[in-house]
Amino acid sequence: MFRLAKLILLATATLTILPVGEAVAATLTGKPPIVIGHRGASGYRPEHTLASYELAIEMGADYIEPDVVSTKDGILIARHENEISGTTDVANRPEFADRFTTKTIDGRSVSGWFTEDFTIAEIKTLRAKERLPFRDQSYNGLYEIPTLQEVIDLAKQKSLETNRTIGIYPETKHPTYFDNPAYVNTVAPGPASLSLEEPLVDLLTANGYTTPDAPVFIQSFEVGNLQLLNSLTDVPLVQLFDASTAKPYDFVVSGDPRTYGDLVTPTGLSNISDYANGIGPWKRLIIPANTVDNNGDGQPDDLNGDGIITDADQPLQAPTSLVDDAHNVGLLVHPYTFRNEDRYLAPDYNGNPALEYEQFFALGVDGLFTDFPDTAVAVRNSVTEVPEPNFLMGLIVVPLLGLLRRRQAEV
Ligand SMILES: [Ca+2]
Ligand SMILES: [Ca+2]
Ligand SMILES: [Ca+2]
Ligand SMILES: [Ca+2]
Repeated sequence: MFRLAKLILLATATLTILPVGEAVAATLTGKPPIVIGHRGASGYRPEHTLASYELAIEMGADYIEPDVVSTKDGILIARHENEISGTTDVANRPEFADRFTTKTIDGRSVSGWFTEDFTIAEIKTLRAKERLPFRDQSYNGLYEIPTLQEVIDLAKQKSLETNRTIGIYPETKHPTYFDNPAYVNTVAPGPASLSLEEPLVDLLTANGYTTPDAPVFIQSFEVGNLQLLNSLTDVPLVQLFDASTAKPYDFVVSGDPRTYGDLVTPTGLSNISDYANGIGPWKRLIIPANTVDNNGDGQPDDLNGDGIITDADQPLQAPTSLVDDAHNVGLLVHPYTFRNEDRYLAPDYNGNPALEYEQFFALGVDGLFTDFPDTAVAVRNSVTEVPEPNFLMGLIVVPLLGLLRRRQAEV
């Protein structure tokens, strides 16, 4: 008797500490949202290094995110940009000084050193460094640039070691550019084609990622290459969205007038569901934010007085219907990018990143990209999982949660 009473008390306590009103995420599948280690655990380690991915996995990330560009010899490597002076020591390497050049990447003039001008052997001599000056610089010079195969090998090895399934979430970067750099106003022409999609699919296939339930999502800001990928592979695909006024670069090249703002409409989403399984929207398309001018000087107010205008100076507005609109046509929703530092947090969160995760999980997102997987996993687990000290408590709590879940669904 005492034991049962104690269990009921425990169950009640569990219910009261769970923020149930916000806890029960209406994800598309009903499963808990996934945590995607954005460039690894890039809040703690130089981005796109095996150390960064490994830490993300240790912190509980379900997926790790390698952005993918090509070397001169067609090897896919993990970098956010094909210009690599921001994330490697290439600028300090005299043997590569003559590779410095200026190119036009997706309509923008960019000067520096480009992966497509280096062989994989040369890339492997470089060492990664932290991109953001306000993050930890103490790991600079320690790590190589990994190939995509090495990232896959890590995910597979860690899946075995941890008895979890570690997914990979590769992004094709500048796919139109890599199709034929000479065609897109390149000042210094590169090779005829380093098309990303075919070697990517070949690599995924060789590693056993071939089916719709494979632990992989391929993402892209462009549209045409996702449509091509849909014909090349059955693995899940994700359409990324930039700000509403921006355009996919393949649309710019083809003269298609549509913006991302056109793609996020119910009609646009319906079209996306013909070739993709999910969307990866900038998080401000789900919860907008904007600067204010309360002092009427015609300039954005520096609300936190730190001398720069950042997310911290942009109060949140009411959520849009994007999550529901996407779910209505069967699309998963994985917004980006969640970061712990004050400068990335809307003033509404008072410096507490957990509040941002809670808000998005409450809206039913199916996952999110984060530089700080530890924070995301902690919040995700607190709002979606019932602690399981024993089976009997589960018998009491689970049906109660089920009731609450249904009640919430009726709101
Ligand atoms: Ca990315
Ligand atoms: Ca291509
Ligand atoms: Ca002002
Ligand atoms: Ca500020």
